[in-house]
Amino acid sequence: MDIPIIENVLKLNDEVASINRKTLKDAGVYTVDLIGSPGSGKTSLLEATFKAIGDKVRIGVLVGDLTTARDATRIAKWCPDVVQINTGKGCHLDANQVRQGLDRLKLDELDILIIENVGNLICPVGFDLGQDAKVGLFSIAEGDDKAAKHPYIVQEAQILLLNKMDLLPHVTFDLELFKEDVARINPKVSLQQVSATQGLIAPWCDWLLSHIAQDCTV
Ligand SMILES: Nc1nc2c(ncn2[C@@H]2O[C@H](COP(=O)(O)OP(=O)(O)OP(=O)(O)O)[C@@H](O)[C@H]2O)c(=O)[nH]1
Ligand SMILES: [Mg+2]
Ligand SMILES: [Zn+2]
Repeated sequence: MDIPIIENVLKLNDEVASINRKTLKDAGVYTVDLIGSPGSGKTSLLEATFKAIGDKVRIGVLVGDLTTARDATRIAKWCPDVVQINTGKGCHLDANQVRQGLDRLKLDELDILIIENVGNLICPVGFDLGQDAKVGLFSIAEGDDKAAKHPYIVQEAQILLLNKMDLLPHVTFDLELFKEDVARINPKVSLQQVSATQGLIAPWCDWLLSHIAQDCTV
């Protein structure tokens, strides 16, 4: 008896992601999929990014959230090029949702697109959105075991950020253990310490700017 086997459930997503990638490449937009737990500081990082380099480079934002537009409302204070994608009960963004978001942006006017994924360290890692890089954001407040417990984002990310460093004196967090876990899981990934609400995000801004062509900056 022939039993149907579905081998690649993500095939359709991957096809749409390829279309997104081509659209973004043709428009000359460098695209980041920002992945972190709920409350790790993704939107705060975006706010700080606009404050730090918003006058040097044109950044658009797609932000995924289950039901609210709160993050987009925060971002809109800094930039008009923001689209909120409500995922309902969905716990990650997929390529088709991003496709619809791209249709609402003037990509030719952007240098960088940052996609704030739904707060979740698990399935956003598995969904290609058409991004150039996945970025993992952890925070001091979540506990020092989170890299070890969520190895896939550590493996997939091109850069990892450890946020809320200003809280280090106040919480139990073994920084050396966290660093060791990251280095064991992905010896090549760069891990940078930041504090979004303090505006201490220079390594992230430098990394972002290094990926866009000089002649793209305004
Ligand atoms: N002390 C401190 N607090 C921070 C920092 N970054 C963010 N926060 C706080 O953490 C909380 C969550 O920040 P958000 O930026 O909304 O986090 P998020 O990851 O976008 O959250 P979701 O979109 O809900 O997943 C807010 O109260 C921020 O003020 C930081 O560097 N230091
Ligand atoms: Mg947010
Ligand atoms: Zn999910």
